[in-house]
Amino acid sequence: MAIVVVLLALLIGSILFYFLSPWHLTPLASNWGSIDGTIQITWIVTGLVFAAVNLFLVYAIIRYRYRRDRRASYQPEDKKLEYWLTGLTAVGISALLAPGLFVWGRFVNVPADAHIVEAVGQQWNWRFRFPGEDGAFGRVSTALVSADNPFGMDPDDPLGRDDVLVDAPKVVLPVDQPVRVMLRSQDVIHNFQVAQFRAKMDLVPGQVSYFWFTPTRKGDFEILCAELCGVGHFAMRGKVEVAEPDRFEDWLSEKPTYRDVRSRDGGDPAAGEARYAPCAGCHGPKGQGMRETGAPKLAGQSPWYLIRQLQHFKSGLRGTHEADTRGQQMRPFARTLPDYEAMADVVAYIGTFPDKAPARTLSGDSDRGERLYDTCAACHGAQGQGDHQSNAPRLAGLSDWYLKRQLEKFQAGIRGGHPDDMYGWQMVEMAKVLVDESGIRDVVSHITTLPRKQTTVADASDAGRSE
Ligand code: HEC
Ligand code: HEC
Ligand SMILES: [Cu+2]
Repeated sequence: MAIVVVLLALLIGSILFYFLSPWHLTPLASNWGSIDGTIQITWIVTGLVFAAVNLFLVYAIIRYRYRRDRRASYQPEDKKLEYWLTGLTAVGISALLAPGLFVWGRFVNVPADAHIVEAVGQQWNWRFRFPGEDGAFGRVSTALVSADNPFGMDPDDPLGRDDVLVDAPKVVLPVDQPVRVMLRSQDVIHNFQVAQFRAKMDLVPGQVSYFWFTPTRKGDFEILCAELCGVGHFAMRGKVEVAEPDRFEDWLSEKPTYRDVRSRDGGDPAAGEARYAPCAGCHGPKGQGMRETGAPKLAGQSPWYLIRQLQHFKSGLRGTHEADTRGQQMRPFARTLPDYEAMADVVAYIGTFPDKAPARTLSGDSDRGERLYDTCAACHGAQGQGDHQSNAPRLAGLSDWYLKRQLEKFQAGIRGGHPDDMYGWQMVEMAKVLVDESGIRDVVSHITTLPRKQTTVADASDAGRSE
């Protein structure tokens, strides 16, 4: 009889848990109320069956329990009962599946006036592309992907010239207007999900999948990669801002087209020399870094990373935390660079500096550090050479004191804590792997043994990637 009590307690407990638990669907922010409808139907059908099966068990245990004077009767076949069971199961399964088919039909039938955006996934980040004025995307190929061409755009396709490239994991969409989301992966299977939109789908390498939705609420929503295997999918976060159409248009018009990106000439080192003059006081005349000022070595670092850090200092994604005194010192100097050209110029000048090995100031267990570094290699490359595809900078050749301080700042959320700093956020999560000061020391002492190599396209492919 104890089992009857257990079964009833399980049944009542499960039902109470469903109604009383704080874990329910997040408030809906799109037109897909019908998906919530199908989820509700699933809950009701499975809930009723769960209750019926358990109550039947309880009934059978009480009604047919062991009695000395009773023999079991053998009843191998019961046509009538089987018809009933087959019929009821068919009704239950149809109720589970049929509504989903109707919703799915709408999910992949995109309204003709929908905006189009492409979400590109690669280990471990999101990028976005809009088709531009002509409404058509240019050809792309994974074979063309390189540090200068993270989207893999085909330079010979005229349709691609006006494509708008958003090389960041944040996208703005207009409220109350339908959007078609095209999903493309550059490496492994990813899964694009925004919980509040009730929209999610796999990105499968070699094909473009799509769905559509109409955002119905303004605000910021988190993009997740819902592919759960592998080391880094959990760290693939992004943001959708749903805003008034005006704000969307403004945002989109500020983003460069492929034509703009191609016409960037990589900066003029001669013009950059004058701009670098104020920087030398802290970073050193040859960008070698200076421990006294806390300013890191810049010589040898990849241009895309330097430019992005300057942009982040300028916009306040980096260097605004109240405890980030060093970052706060850097910010006003980033603001002396008025636009992209100026940043490219100064970075081109930095590119002329010799890349010398910095003096070592720390010691640690570099064997243990090598093992710890396995996690880091997935983004920073096996040789710490950096990888534009994963947006992780070169670490080889940086001063040990600077590496240590950055890791401490990531661990404390002093760097990477800004809600819009999605790349920094990844490091906040990753720095936790090192647990404490000895973890930091050990991994840093391993990094200082790595050769100082420039990133090349070939390096990116052997960068210790794995699913
Ligand atoms: C007052 C001293 C100071 C001056 C002047 C200065 N910086 Fe910095 N810079 C720093 C410090 C300190 C950091 C590190 C901040 C931190 O710890 O997060 C830094 C960080 C950087 C970074 C990020 C490097 C990395 O590996 O993440 C770049 C890029 C940079 N500075 C470029 C410049 C340029 C270009 C100039 C001149 C326009 C300049 N800095 C002027 C102090 C300075
Ligand atoms: C999921 C990818 C990923 C992994 C794994 C990862 N990083 Fe990073 N790391 C990044 C990104 C992206 C940045 C750039 C952050 C930014 O733009 O501010 C970064 C920045 C850094 C920086 C700052 C460099 C500078 O010049 O300021 C250090 C130091 C660093 N990572 C060390 C590590 C170490 C050590 C590990 C392993 C414990 C690790 N990272 C693992 C993605 C990763
Ligand atoms: Cu993923």
